[in-house]
Amino acid sequence: MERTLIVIKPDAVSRGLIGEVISRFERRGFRILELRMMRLTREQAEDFYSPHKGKRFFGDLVDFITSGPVVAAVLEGRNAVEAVRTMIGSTDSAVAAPGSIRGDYGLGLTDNVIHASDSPESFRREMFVLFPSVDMENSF
Ligand code: 3AN
Repeated sequence: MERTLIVIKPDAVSRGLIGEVISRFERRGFRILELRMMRLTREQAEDFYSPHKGKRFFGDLVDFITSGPVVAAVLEGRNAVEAVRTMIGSTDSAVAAPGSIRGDYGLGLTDNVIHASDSPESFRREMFVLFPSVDMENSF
């Protein structure tokens, strides 16, 4: 079993899509190990998106993810990282396939409904930023 982390972004939270998005993961068979609504500080957001530091859209990314509450969750299931990335669809919602989460619920690029870890290493790094008090070896 593998774990991954998702973040339902401020656009989806403000549009009332939390339940829709979470239910897709439940129906697919993922187990929800953590689920928390939170408001990221600027520092947390900069750490979270540190792989994108220096990119032209970094500022917009940090502004957006701190613009309102988000819902972060840890999901567990077989091949979770890849399976969830496939479910969320392409980064640019406007070209994401219908049937994917971004393809069904949005049109934005920065405001693209949801984030999901792209590797087990990203999952570990992102956990330290969003769930610093969770001991991953000894919890759940
Ligand atoms: P994904 O979220 O699909 O893993 P990344 O990790 O390449 O995509 O990018 C992180 C976030 O940065 C995306 N979710 C999106 O909100 C934003 N982003 C990516 N590329 C661009 C871009 N060219 N212009 C504006 N925002 C972007």
